[in-house]
Amino acid sequence: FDEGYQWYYEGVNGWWQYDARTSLDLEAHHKKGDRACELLIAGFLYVIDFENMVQFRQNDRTKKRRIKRDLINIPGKKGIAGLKIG
Ligand code: V3L
Repeated sequence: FDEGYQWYYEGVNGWWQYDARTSLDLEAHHKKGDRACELLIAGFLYVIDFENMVQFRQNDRTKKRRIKRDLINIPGKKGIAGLKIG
């Protein structure tokens, strides 16, 4: 990981940090130059589309969330993978 960066997905009024395991997978695929990858997240297969910077369930592509790679201490961070902080 480049120092101080993390992966995020969109929530209501803010961003959730991906869990540590998923973050490492995302970073590896992104570094390789993959245009997309499929990862198991909380029991569901998700497509992470690096070209459009969105994620969505593989079997339900209607609900798309924006994703981003940004500094670890961004304002508006809600927590990690649904676990609230602050
Ligand atoms: N990591 C963990 N859980 C996820 C992820 C992910 N990358 N993507 C979706 N989910 P959907 P607020 C989120 C969960 O997009 O209050 C947050 O983590 C998602 O959880 O239709 O709206 C919070 O736990 C949701 O419960 O596939 O900001 C929760 O939403 C479920 O999968 C509420 O956050 C369906 O999301």
